[in-house]
Amino acid sequence: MKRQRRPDDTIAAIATAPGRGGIGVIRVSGHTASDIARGILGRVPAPRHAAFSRFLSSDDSTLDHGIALWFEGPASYTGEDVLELHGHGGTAVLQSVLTRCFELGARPARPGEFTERAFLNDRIDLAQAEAVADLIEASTSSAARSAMRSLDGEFSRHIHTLEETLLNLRMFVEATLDFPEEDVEFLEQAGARNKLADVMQALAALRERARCGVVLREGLTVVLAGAPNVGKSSLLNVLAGEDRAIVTDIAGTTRDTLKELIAIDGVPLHVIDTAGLRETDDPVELAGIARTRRELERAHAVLHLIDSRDGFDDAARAIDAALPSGLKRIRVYNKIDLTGEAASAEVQDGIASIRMSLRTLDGLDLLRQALLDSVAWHGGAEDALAARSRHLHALDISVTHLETAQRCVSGDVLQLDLLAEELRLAHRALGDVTGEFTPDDLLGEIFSRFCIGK
Ligand SMILES: Nc1nc2c(ncn2[C@@H]2O[C@H](COP(=O)(O)OP(=O)(O)OP(=O)(O)O)[C@@H](O)[C@H]2O)c(=O)[nH]1
Ligand SMILES: [Mg+2]
Repeated sequence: MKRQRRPDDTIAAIATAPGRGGIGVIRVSGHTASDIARGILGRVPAPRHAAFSRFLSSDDSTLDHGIALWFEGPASYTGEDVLELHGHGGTAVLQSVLTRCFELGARPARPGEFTERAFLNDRIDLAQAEAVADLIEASTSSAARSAMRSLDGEFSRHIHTLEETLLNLRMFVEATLDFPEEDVEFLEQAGARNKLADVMQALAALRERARCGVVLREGLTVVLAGAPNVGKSSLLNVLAGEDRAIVTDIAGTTRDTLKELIAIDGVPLHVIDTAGLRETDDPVELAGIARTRRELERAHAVLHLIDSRDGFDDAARAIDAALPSGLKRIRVYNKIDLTGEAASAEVQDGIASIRMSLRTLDGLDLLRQALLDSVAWHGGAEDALAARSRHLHALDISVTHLETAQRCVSGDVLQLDLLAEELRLAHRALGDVTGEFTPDDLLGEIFSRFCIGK
């Protein structure tokens, strides 16, 4: 399905980050970009050649000077005529050149509108467009590399291969529908069962790579919770590799929540240190505890720290019982240097328990591993394809229909019309990833989260 709506106006925006910088770039895209080039530069530069130019105001005075680049559509980022002005990276000077572009007929670009146009003009598909934003927002180099792979089209190519195989299968099944008496043999001959099994296997492998991409993109929000003085802030400091939080032997040291972004094996971890949970009348501490509870509501996982000397006592039990149900928990028995226990890790009823010491750092690796296990991370950074929950959802829908399709061909009685329909739905779900059937309101939502100028 090709898009109905093609933009017919010209947009402009500052493409570089706000603030001061060595250079600042203004981007203009649309069919009147050449008029804007003539207005600001006095001419349309030769395509794809860096040209030093003055950027002129309406009275021909110089607003700035720098490099002008001209990309003639469709050989441009957006597929339209594009002008790029690379000037000095100051807020006021960039704003004055941008204002000149508006005087000459451009309108301010919405967030992500350049990339949206690239998508609408078929320069890239939706999975690639989303990878543009993911690359910009990547918080670890592994996340950036997985975004680059998806931006290069690797994810989309796998989707297209699956779509092609499904299309062949569908054509065959639909042709067979006309000759019902021959159907069993027909399908057997075409190896329909094997083909279906192959597609499902390839889909499962792709889903795992995309799931790793989602983990790299979203990371894991982990709250450090527990009674006062158990070592929560000490753990934050150890994970961060520097003294971020105040550590003292006074119970109730941490009042406010403190967030640190760290990476384990390329997986971004948003670690949140919190106020120790206990009964108190101190209004400041109570406010801190209320914040702890709010962070717990939003977290993917909680590290429940416990003093090894106390073990899982009534206080720990009460804290555990008050954790949001369904929240993934890892119990960290800290301070084993004081009990003489050995570092260990065990999993019981799906809950990991780590024994460690933040003084000797014994058992720290076990804790890191337990964190990675909590997102089922098996070191897939080099293979990951940047993806979003939306993509995983589409792949899951496709799998569900293929499973029904498999049941249609596994019995003695073939249900050809049902098989054809399930294959069609599985095929359609794959198209959602690359944006072939994506409704406009969803597109609007996806692009509105981009930055302006991209
Ligand atoms: N011996 C020993 N002491 C530790 C260990 N971990 C932390 N401590 C000490 O325990 C005390 C409390 O540590 P914090 O990290 O401030 O504890 P907290 O859980 O953040 O405490 P609050 O902020 O009060 O809730 C400090 O004196 C730490 O040096 C450990 O593994 N062994
Ligand atoms: Mg603390």
